Amino acid sequence: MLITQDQGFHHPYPSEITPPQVYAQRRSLLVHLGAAGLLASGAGAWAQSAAVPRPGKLAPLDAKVSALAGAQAKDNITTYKSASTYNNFYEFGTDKADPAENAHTLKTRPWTVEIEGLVKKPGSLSLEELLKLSAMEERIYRLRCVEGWSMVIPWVGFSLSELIKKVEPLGSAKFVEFITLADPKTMPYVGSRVLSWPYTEGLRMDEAMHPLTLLTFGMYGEVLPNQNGAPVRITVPWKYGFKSGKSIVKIRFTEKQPLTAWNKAAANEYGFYSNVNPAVDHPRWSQATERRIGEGGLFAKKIKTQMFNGYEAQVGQLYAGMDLAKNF
Ligand SMILES: Nc1nc2c(c(=O)[nH]1)N[C@H]1C(S)=C(S)[C@@H](COP(=O)(O)O)O[C@H]1N2
Ligand SMILES: [Mo]
Repeated sequence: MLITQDQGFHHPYPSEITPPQVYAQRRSLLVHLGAAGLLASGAGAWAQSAAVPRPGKLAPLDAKVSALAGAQAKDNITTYKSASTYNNFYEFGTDKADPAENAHTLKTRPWTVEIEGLVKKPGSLSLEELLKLSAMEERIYRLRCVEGWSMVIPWVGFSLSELIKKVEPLGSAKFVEFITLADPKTMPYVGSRVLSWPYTEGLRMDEAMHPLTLLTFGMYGEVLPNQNGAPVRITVPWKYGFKSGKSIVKIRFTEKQPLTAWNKAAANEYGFYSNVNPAVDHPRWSQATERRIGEGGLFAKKIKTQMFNGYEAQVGQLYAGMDLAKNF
């Protein structure tokens, strides 16, 4: 790990990341045939997709398979084991295995999310109220970490836009800030100088309103494991993973572009937009390729990173006319 006196913690160089030990490789041909079958017949629209076997560890969270364009990546789905034991959640430690080991202390009930700032309906929503706000969908998204690895995860949730519409942002609201839990009693690294706490993130209003931006409550047909950001997180599939804040307690609507945790830590390395872009390198490494966690273990071959993580058709228009090397 690289900890310097002046700048705190940095994402490690990809070469420093310990590859996960042994990850079973699973073909997902049947999986996708299953999902397609469900969609085509319309049968079982409200059942969890046959695509994703439930690990049976946590409470089930039923969802219909999302019909939204771009919401069903055709890639092999990462195993639940990899997705829940190879994590970044620095409140619980900086090694990939730390969150799975330490996050059992996180208390996810009772849980409320405060809505504040430039909205007609500010206030506090309980997790129970949030869960009932819109129909749950299952969406298979690629998640690309800025460190150069990626996963394919079947998330469960609904478009963040559903919540935003209900709280009625004012015309002056241009950005949405996500503030995550920072509880030193249950999160051992909160208080350390690894990052400044709470971990915050932000999106421009049109990014937050984009239907692919998922308010996420579950994965693999069950509620989120703590290490993946229980009980509620954001998932923004075309951006580097760190934009997807975990364990959110506050959503604030602002006129000015909010500061974000990684931008505060190293502004020259992590910009506000952080769209996945193979043509714009991180100052310390290339972003042209990635390693898919679980596929080939130590010998995983690198695959090409796609523009906007493969979601260009859906989101490219949001950035028309912008210089993406400047707005990295
Ligand atoms: N609160 C919080 N959210 C966070 C992080 C974190 O350290 N704290 N890490 C981010 C990073 S770097 C990544 S790659 C993703 C990983 O999500 P996953 O563990 O569910 O795959 O979570 C993001 N959200
Ligand atoms: Mo990341």
